Amino acid sequence: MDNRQMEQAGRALGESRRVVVLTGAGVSAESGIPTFRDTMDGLWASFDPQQLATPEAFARDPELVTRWYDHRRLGCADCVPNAGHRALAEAQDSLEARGGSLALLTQNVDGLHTRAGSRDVVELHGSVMTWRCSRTAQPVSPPLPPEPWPEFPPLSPAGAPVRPDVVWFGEALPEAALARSYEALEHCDLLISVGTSAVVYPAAGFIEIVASRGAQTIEVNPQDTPMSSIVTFALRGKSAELLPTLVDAAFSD
Ligand code: BV8
Repeated sequence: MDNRQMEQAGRALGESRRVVVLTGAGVSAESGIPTFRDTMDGLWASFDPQQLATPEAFARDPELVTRWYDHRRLGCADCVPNAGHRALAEAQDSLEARGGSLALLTQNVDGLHTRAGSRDVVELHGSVMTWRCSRTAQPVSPPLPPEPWPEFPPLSPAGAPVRPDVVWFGEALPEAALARSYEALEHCDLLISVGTSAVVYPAAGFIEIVASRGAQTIEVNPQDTPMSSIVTFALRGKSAELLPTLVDAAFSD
């Protein structure tokens, strides 16, 4: 880890008032949730998430897709937020104590940021914890974890398969989530991108929006991404280690 980059990034964060944080699956990796492009565990090793996270897959095989998502729902419920999630919640408290703000835009569907104490989290790609009727869009509550759905595909009162409230490839992101995101991106002093491969749009484009405005950007990731060449600071390492260090460097007077 390059200490000078960390020092400068900590200073940039400490001098900022309006901060946007974009997170991806990497921020939950140290909570034990496989990243989206990890080879999936066991039963699912032979499936490509990109092929399963689509309306076409659900229409073709609602049983397989709902089994996959219920497996992930129960997996997420079993995991706890890590030090990276908690550092972002603390950063929001520190910024608000100084009259600033932190808008947390996550691509993750696991609910861990909210469970770590972050407020007003924008779930760009929805949530695997809530489900709805695929015909009427009426909410249909899954059994409390660790209970799985009793049947697959689960059927709604209208008799249609129930689906998770996630945004599949080819589906539009929730309008309210996009509106809140663009508002925050247009006015922020700094964006931190954490644990995302930065290949899924429109979320990946958020980094370009802020960088093109000349505002500062920090990337936290063990590996390079397509956005690494345009960020101000590239902090190479795991978020559960680097985020607490970054937030301490910024806010501990
Ligand atoms: C849409 C929910 C339009 C489901 C997901 C340009 C503009 C608009 C759209 C497109 C476009 N170009 C292409 C598209 C289409 C498509 C797209 O982007 N395709 C890509 C693959 C090219 N986009 C869409 O379809 C979007 N829809 O724009 O619709 C529209 C408009 C109007 C009307 C109709 C349609 C919808 C995209 C959302 C898809 N849903 N997830 C589910 O979860 O099952 S996306 C999926 O990928 C996950 O949400 C995941 O979050 C997301 C991105 O992946 P990452 O989070 O980055 O995770 P990944 O595994 O890839 O990377 C992990 C990273 O962490 C790595 O970099 C790794 O190094 C790092 N890491 C690992 N360990 C750690 C770590 N980092 C820190 N610490 C660690 N310990």
